[in-house]
Amino acid sequence: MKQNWTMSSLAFGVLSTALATGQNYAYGNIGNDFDGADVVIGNVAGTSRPDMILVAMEDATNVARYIFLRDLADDGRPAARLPSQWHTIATPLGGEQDGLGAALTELNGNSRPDLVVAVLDVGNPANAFRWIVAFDLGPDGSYTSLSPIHSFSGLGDTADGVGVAIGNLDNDPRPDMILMGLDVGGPYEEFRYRVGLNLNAAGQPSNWTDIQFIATGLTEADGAGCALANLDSDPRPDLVLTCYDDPSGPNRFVSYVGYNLDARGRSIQWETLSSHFVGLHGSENGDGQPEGAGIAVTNLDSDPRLDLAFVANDPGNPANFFSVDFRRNFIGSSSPFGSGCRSPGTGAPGIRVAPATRPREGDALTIQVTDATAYQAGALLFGIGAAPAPFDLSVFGLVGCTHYVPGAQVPLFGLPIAASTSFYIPGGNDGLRLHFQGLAFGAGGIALTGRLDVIIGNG
Ligand SMILES: [Ca+2]
Ligand SMILES: [Ca+2]
Ligand SMILES: [Ca+2]
Ligand SMILES: [Ca+2]
Repeated sequence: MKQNWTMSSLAFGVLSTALATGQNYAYGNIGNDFDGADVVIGNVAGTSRPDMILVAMEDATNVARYIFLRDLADDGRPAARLPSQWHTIATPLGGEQDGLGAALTELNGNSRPDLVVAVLDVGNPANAFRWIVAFDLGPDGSYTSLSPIHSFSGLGDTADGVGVAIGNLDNDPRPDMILMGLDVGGPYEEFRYRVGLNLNAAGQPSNWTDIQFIATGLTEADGAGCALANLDSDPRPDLVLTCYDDPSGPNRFVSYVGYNLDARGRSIQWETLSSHFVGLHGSENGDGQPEGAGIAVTNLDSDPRLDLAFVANDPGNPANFFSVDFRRNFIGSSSPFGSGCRSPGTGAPGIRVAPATRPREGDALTIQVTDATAYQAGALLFGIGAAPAPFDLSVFGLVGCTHYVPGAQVPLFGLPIAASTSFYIPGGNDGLRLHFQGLAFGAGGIALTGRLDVIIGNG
């Protein structure tokens, strides 16, 4: 049995700290007609700070241009734009594009980052994804050489946006590439993607997975992107899909997360991230129509909650610019601390936020205790605010055991197989810090988990 507890009825004063915040920057003057855009954040320059690359497809010449922004500060502001204008990927990528995506990886074995840029080309050959690798980016973002153009058909006939994400999904350490198109084939737009598994040194996969379809219910999206990151307590990568929805009225980024992709790129659990409204400067319906959009997931600051960059290429006047909207500390976090114990015995049960969920205000937070099958009863200890000092329980004969959370306690349900307790986190608790420790006892003796530190987000 699982019972919900309302955190507001248990809380004694809300101790919100850093609120998730939005910050918007514009990077402009790169031309005036584009067919797709994306954002990549990674470590290119080799310093301790992340770097950001903004990529767009120039319509007249069909070449990709990118802006390199070095050493992002905690607020997402770069230390330098190198060079002051843009880099150009000199090889034309096709004749007519419906979107562009980009991702960073390392393909050719020299530990210098390689930038993959893909478009959906509706020209020649028809409706093919075409991608190229700009190898070995230097500290100013410039590349050293280019791969041949690769192409692949079979994802759809039209696209209102394209994304690329690269990570590792299977047991082969070579990188796996997700190619995504936001397709308008039916009454509603849908994300479609396939995985090119195990890229070789030139950026060509060894084989492709089946198409995955993610419905949106949207009809007016312009521009889309995707990113791989880990958003939950299961270490397998999660896929974030986003698009810029511009119906009449306010425009917003609409985003979806598919948790814990398997080796074929499939997720059995999809849900939406919080939408947020970002007005652009173009003319459609007074709130802007982008020529491309993208997303990047990173962590800029000492707050462990992930920071997301939502980017659109805005057809401003007279020249296009990138609108970069950082949602800092958007995704609630959970971090284990210390270690648990069993008495008698060795090892310890684990504690985690339920996989495929995020600690989020206005939502249920489920804390699970794992590996506690020897016990018949238990409690979940919890505290709010700064973590207290640990207390060593050896003085009571529990050698190797530590009491981390001397706050309140609620029952732990579902022992011995599926121990968990759920709390409802009301709205207005973005930034709330919580600490948990599991306690289980019975015929097997007594066991304590380590501490789990949770920070609530609003994403
Ligand atoms: Ca390289
Ligand atoms: Ca792989
Ligand atoms: Ca995951
Ligand atoms: Ca953060």
